[in-house]
Amino acid sequence: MILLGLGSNLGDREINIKKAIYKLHQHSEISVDNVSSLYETKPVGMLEQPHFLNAVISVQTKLTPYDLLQVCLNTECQLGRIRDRRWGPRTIDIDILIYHNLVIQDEVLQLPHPRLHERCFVLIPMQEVINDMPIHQGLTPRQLLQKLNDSSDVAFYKRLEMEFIQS
Ligand code: PH2
Ligand code: MG
Ligand code: MG
Repeated sequence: MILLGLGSNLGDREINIKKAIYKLHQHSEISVDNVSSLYETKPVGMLEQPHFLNAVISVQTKLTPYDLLQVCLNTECQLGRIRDRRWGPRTIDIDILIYHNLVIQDEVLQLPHPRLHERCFVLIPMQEVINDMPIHQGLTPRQLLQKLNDSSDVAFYKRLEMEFIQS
């Protein structure tokens, strides 16, 4: 299971996320096989910025995690992302959340994503894509959400209709 998290809080947020998913699927070595709904979420970290739309997708690929990261960064760039402040507003952010059971800790890549288990804006959409699979210290997204005990900052926004996805 390879899971990616997408977020946007600048410009047309819904179009940005749809375009990103479409571009990832267009890549010759990536296929998108499941997408969550869109959720509207309050910003975490830097609070003085617009609300986000967030989604989680699962993909299949033989690319290494480093090559996949490069594709994610290139896709962000193609969609006009300019990086200035860490955790600041962005047209599109594409993060690798989980790459099978791989654990990596280096300057380029940290897997699983280090803040995965404490972010409702990741765990809630993730629940739609995986069925009760443990993702952090043997706990499923549902169990992790129970521990966080507050998902009020994440609201269902709409289902994503991506015609090319077979599921
Ligand atoms: N991404 C961040 C920081 N804060 N907050 C929300 N709600 N959604 C995000 O995608 C997000 C964030 C850094 O990547
Ligand atoms: Mg991020
Ligand atoms: Mg990122």
